[in-house]
Amino acid sequence: MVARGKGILAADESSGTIKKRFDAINVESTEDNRRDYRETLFRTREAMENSISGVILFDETIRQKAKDGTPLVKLIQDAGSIPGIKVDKGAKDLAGAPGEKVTEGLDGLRERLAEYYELGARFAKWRAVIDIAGNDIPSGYCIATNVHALARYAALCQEANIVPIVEPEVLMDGDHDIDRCYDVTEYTLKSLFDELYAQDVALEGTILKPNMVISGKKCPTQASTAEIAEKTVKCFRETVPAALPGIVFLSGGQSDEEATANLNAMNAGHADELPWALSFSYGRALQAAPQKAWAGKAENEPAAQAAFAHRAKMNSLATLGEWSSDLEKAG
Ligand code: 5MM
Repeated sequence: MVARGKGILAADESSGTIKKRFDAINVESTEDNRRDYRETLFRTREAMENSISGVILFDETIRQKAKDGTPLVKLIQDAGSIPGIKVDKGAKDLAGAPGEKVTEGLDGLRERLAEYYELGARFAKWRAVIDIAGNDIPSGYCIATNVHALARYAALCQEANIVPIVEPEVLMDGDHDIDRCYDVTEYTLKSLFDELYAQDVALEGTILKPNMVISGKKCPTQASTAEIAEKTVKCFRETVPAALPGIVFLSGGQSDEEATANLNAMNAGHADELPWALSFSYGRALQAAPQKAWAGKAENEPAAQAAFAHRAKMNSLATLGEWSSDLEKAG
């Protein structure tokens, strides 16, 4: 999952999220359109073989077949990539904490994991959502309930021989500055690793999918790439045990190029400070360009594949600290 030069494609948009993405390109979100779009990505051999170690799927996709009847899971496996599955059931209102969420999906998870293993999944993902709003959100209660669920999920995954990706996403929505993001991320990660320890989760078989330490989107002072890289690495060195094999970032609403530049800055400027592989598990930052190029038309599939291959290659270079903005222009 964190092989050198590779990262993860997050293609696990739930029905509501993929509809939003398709609305933006004026494409109806039908089962066939979702299949055609994802099949186009998974058939991009250059990207899949060279840059994508694994693909996170949604329940519908792990059961779907390509137009020629080949299971989509097989397309991924044939490209040398690993199929994974999102197993959470989404973030729901947290009782007694207005404005905060807790991720649900633990009921029946043991049985669902056994089925997903049979369907080919070898890793899973669970996303907790931590919002920053004013001084009182997030509450300690919100973080505690979310990391407790993350650890319960991770323990069940390991019991099922499935590698858990734990994703505690501190959102970049809002006007908070980078230091507030640092504090909330630090507290969240400390709480998460305490809970993983308490529930006997083997860190050697766990992958972390976090946000970067970054300014809120509406913050008037936006931190530079160098500051994001420095503060993210510092925060993680203080909270993430070295036993963990890898950290794969979410893009969280950063532009395609920002997400690549920030990852590159960590790997290029801080290589000797990193006990773990630092890579990507991007959804939007890998898919925005191919979605736009595709626009729901079969004749655009080669253009969509070229756009996906380009972003995959740029992010692959960023995992090695070998990306530069000149290479973007070359693509
Ligand atoms: C691809 O989007 C994933 C699914 O989101 P929903 O459950 O809300 O539909 C999401 O979990 C994604 O894997 C992460 O947020 C990373 O994606 P970004 O776009 O932030 O890189």
